[in-house]
Amino acid sequence: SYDILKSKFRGCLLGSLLGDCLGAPFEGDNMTTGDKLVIKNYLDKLEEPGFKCPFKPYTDDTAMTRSVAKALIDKPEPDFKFLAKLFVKEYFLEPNRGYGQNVVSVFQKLRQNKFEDVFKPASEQFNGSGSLGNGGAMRIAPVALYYFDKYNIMIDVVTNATKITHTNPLGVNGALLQSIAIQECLLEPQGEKLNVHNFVKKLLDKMKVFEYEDEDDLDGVIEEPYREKLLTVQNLLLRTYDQDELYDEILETLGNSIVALNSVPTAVYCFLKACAETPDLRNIFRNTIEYAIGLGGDTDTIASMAGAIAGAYVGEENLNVNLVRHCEKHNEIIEMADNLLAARQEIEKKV
Ligand code: F2R
Ligand code: MG
Ligand code: MG
Ligand code: MG
Repeated sequence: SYDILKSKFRGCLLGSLLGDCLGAPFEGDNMTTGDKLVIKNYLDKLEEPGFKCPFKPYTDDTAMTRSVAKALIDKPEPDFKFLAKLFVKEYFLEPNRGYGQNVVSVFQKLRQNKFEDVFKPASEQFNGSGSLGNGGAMRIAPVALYYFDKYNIMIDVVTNATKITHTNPLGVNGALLQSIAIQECLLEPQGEKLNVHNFVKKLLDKMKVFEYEDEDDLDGVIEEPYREKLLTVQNLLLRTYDQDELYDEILETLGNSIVALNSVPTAVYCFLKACAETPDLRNIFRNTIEYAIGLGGDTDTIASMAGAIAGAYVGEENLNVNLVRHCEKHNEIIEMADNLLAARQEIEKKV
């Protein structure tokens, strides 16, 4: 129904914002066992009703997510030139949001070429192999929301929205996995306990078509890196570890870096681990974020992606209002979620 969708749209975009804002102070950190407690206390403190502190600024993850949402809201048909212009405009307006140097060179080329071919600068990155970073996946949530009931169009729009900066198949497939996970959560009923193993199976199934082509490679080796990561997620969910062992295992097998392959499956795992441990929707959201930040590495981005997935599952009312109020522009993000849903309703009316 409309109310559930509204709550899930808001939950997803707020979840993405919270992961970014709350994870950003730790980006690049190596976490020790003691640091896990520091993260727990940090989030506990922020959840206290009266607690006052300067707001937590968002980074490039949210800056770019906002541009993706704006493009969908303002244009009835997907317009990738418009989206590229929004990315570039936003970057030159606020360049100090933590963008990496490589994506900045894409923005500069796009501007120099007057957006003539919006996929060309990205395709030239890394000696023509294109970026496989997680910068495509980190901003993709609005596309998964907007096309929540139009799977094939979503896949197409995710692919092109990603290729403006990331053309390497690993970068694109990371964004696809992230969008598929969000869409699955949107369609998942809120009240029932999530079957985490079925959830991974659905992701495995859906990722197959994007990785299958490799079967015809000359070397005859089937390369299914994302599906392999998802199998690892499945294994990690089944096995019992002590906490320290588990964290070592996650870092070794799933990873926590700015490379999409070593961060998107990790984000999915953080959400599923939280779901496997408790049926309580409020705890699911909070724990997802806590696990993601506690892994260290690309904390803002992994927590943002995990937060978007968890938020789409639990809905806005299961995000702690105090965590929300500490994050920069949270009210604008809520408005954006509502506008995104309204834009979708408009399109429906016209057909
Ligand atoms: N840039 C950052 N964080 C680092 C700086 C902030 C830090 N807190 C500080 O104070 O120093 N964060 C933001 O960037 C990440 C998204 O990155 P994106 O846009 O995907 O980057 P890039 O550079 O395109 O790719 C990431 C790295 O992956 C390797 N790589 C990519 N493609 C490759 C290829 N074809 N071959 C080999 N290597 C490739 C490179 O090392 C890239 O640098 C998010 O974390 C966001 O928060
Ligand atoms: Mg960032
Ligand atoms: Mg091969
Ligand atoms: Mg990051």
